[in-house]
Amino acid sequence: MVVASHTQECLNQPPSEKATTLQLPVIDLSCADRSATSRLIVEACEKYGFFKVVNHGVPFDAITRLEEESLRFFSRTGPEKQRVGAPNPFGYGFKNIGFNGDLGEVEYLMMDGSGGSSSPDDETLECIPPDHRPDNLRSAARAYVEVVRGVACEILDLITLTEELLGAPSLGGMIRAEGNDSVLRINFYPANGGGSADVRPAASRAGGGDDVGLGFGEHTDPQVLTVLTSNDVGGLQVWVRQEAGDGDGDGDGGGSGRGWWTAVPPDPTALWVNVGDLLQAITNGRFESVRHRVVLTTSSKPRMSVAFFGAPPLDTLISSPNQLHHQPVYRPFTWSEYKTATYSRKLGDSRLHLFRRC
Ligand code: GA4
Repeated sequence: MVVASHTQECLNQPPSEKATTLQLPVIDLSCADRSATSRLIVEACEKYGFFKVVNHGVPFDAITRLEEESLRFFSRTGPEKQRVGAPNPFGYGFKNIGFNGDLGEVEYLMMDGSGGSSSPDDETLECIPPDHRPDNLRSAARAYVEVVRGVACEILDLITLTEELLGAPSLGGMIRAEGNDSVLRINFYPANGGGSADVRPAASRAGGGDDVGLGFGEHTDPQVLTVLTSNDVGGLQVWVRQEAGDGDGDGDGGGSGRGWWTAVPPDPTALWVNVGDLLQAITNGRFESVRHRVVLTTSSKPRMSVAFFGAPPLDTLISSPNQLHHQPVYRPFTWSEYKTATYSRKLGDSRLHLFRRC
């Protein structure tokens, strides 16, 4: 399998060499040439729907503080953690993912990522005795959301610099908007494979064969864009289509077709970005909403990750700009409609096809 290498050590150089091992694209966000960066991001979104970001401007302190506070929270007893309430929509979850029976070897916290002044979880937390309230965690999460949302918006602004998307509604503006529906998810995956024996991913495995169970099953993210950071424990895998780069604009983010799982090497200093379903729809199928999953590893340390899911206000109409309407793939729909469809289905189900034009 020959795949173009897009490693960008520190400058946004266009890819030059071919490599037999897959190297996912690396984008240097500090590069002064914004149009070159824009082109590289667009290329990465078309080929993989996934890329690494370095020199992103999120202070390492903000990340480590959030991870430390999260670790403190996840180290509490089960009943203590449950006091923050179920993740409906914000709260603590354990093994259950969504509302339709999906399970994973994961503990998590869902928090408001809108950056708004009033957070819906405040009220819920009022009933928790002060010494049980994860106040430090919440303030670390707020500080992190503030900066990571800026990065998500900057990436979306860079995407709209490309010719085809000029004239599109501001993508960054969707996430900046008052009432945006962004969320923050903090995941904690058990060490040593969680002690589970038979929860192996069905498809072929990557990562040297030391993965032992499934932390979070394969899926695409329904929002516009996801920005992820993790500690130094691996486990994230992305699905790379064999035809990556063909740009047939026909994908539904489905795991159908040929391709392979590729392990994403952990890098606590970097951010990973993936295209969500809404961005695939806005680009008329040109960008790929990447399927991904988390496998447990034999590491003696738990994996922790923090995902910011950038979403617009619920009533935002999702449609692609005229320039991309050669043959519109999807009918216009609101984020609210799409979210309802998403939450009524299973984790691994593809959903964009429900919004295809006949
Ligand atoms: C995947 C991306 C985000 O983690 C998430 C997930 C959500 C949940 O865990 O409640 C969903 C999943 C995610 C997609 C399908 C539905 C909804 C679980 C599930 C079965 C918070 C999101 O927005 O969509």
